[in-house]
Amino acid sequence: MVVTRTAPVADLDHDQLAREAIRVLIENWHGHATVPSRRLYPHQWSWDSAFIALGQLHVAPQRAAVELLSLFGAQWADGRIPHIAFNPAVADDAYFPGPSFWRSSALPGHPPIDTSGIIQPPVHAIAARAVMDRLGAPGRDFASRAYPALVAQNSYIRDQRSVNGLAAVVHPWETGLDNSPAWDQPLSAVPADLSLFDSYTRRDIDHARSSERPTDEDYARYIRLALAYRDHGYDDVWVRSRSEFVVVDPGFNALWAWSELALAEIAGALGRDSDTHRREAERITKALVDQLWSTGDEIFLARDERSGGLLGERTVAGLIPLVLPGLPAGVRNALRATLTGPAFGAGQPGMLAVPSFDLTDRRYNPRRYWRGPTWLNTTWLLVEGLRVHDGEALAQRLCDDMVALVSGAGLREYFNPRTGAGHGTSNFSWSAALLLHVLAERA
Ligand code: 2M8
Repeated sequence: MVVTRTAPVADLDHDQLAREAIRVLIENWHGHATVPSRRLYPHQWSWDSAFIALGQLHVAPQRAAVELLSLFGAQWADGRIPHIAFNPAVADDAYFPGPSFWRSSALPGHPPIDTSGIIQPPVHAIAARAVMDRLGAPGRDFASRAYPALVAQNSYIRDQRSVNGLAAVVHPWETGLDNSPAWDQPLSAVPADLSLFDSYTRRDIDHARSSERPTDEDYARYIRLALAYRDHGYDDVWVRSRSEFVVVDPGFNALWAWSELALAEIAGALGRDSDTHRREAERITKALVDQLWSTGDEIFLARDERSGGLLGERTVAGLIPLVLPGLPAGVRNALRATLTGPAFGAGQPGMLAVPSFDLTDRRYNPRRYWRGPTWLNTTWLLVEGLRVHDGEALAQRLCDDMVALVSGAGLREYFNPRTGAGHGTSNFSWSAALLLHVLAERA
């Protein structure tokens, strides 16, 4: 096993940190898009590109525009923006599952490049609005090209993925928080057939420690779910009613609602109707509160569509609705109390940013992927949420924590929220981009 690491970037000043982040974004750029990591993730990832664009706009705004437009070039005719746009210059087996697994290019309505067939959280309109604003006059041209793709993306979610007015996801990878403990229960209904590894080989553990990645059992389930969707032609009627994994995730839905607010601003700048987007954001926000808010737990919970029940795990995804301005005051206040309380400890002495999972749960693991470590993207989303709700002091503290994490451990993929140790891959693009973004905002 090859473990990639860089030396810790200790005690660097902010200029040095910014230069290091720019170096990573330049090295990970491959001409029209940025890979999350050259070895572990050597293609373009959907929500990564949105976070990456937020960093690029401070150093090369045109590149941020190209990053997003390049991803939109991989959009399917039905509006879905696939979670991976494959780089044809990279070998099929450099990443698993690669193009030959997804077999998307044979489908009608597929773009000319290979892609996966699943989606990721729709955070792209947020990035597109920021790029539009930063570009100045050319921003209107960019926005007029981005807007139809973003509208189609949200129409796909609404028309093909809605269940009781909220979006359902049909694969853990669609949530972005792949092996979150919230998926343990719904995934337990999916057989973990380890004989699949007679035909398929994981590539991730060539580049990162297996103790910091999902298990083979997790991967066997991921493969089974993706194969079933693929073998039904990525048919959403089939997948909504028959998939072995259908969940409604508060993080995904909050970002969907937030993206409608960003679309309202983009539409306004283009002289188009923005009210429809605002009404859609209100509708989704209300559905989130009505269906996924748990008064006893004081957090939003995911729902398992197959059992119909809420899943009890408190994860960072349940805090992400804080980005929504339309939350009732009681929900907003309770959410902030949960964020700073014993389960997440944000802003407390000895804590660095926001863990991905409940610190008090016996399954909390500060090293393993989405089962506890701090990630910069989810922390940044909560920074934005705090700012929406006048929480500037805590937002600033979380930004300081983000800088401290990178200063201590380098541009790692995720971090131990108590010790600050870095985990996962190195030279990770969204860590670089979001570091640049918070440094630029404080300048
Ligand atoms: C991780 O997910 C991919 C599958 O999409 C993987 O583990 O191979 C997640 O952290 C996801 O949120 C992220 O978009 C992706 C690329 O950084 O890596």
